[in-house]
Amino acid sequence: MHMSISIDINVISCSQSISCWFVEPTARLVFMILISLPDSGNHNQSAMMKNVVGFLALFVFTGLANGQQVITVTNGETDGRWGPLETCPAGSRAIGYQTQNELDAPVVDDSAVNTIVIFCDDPLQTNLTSTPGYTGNWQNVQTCPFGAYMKSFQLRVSPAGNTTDNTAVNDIRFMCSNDRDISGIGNNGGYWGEYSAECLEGICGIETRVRPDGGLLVDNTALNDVRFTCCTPADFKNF
Ligand SMILES: [Ca+2]
Ligand SMILES: [Ca+2]
Repeated sequence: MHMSISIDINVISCSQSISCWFVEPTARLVFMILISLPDSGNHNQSAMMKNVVGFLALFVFTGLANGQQVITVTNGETDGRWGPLETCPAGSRAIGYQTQNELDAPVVDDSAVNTIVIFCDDPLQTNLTSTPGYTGNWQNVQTCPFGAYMKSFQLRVSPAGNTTDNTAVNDIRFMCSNDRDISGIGNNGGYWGEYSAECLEGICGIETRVRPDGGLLVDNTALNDVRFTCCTPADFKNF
């Protein structure tokens, strides 16, 4: 028996298939190397040792993954590439957001949510976008009540496969640390998925997956998915 633990790393770190807490790629790599080591000698014992060492390595590296805890939802779509991670300056976290939406149009192609901007609570009110979209109307800024910060999110998505007009992400809303949600004006296509896991120290970073503008003859979807990184206690240590 060669492989006693052929478990995908994401299965281990997913909670009830709602949201996944991804681990740092380094941890994933070490884990994969450990579980692919050939067995020798007593198979039961060596397999057990590999389990123990593998899981220890996983948790050690996860613990070292500063700022790398990521919250996701399961109903995002898959067109486009993930954009760059943008993060709040140290000592700050996200307290508000704004979207750029191409609003519903019955006959013509539309792409619904294009861009998400999140606002940090640093003195400069830094805003983060990862990859922006390319069209739509800017909606009002939504902000958590004073003293609260954003800790989780939910997406409204029109699943791919629509024969007339696909739009992917139609709306987003966030839960604040005071357990009240904030939401703006989105589009009505598709369905709300489950909430992501919660960032205990708040949201500190954003990555978006945007399908580039394909022009007039293409069924554009713009924003397909988004994920956020969590702040860590170390981010606020010297502030
Ligand atoms: Ca349309
Ligand atoms: Ca479309």
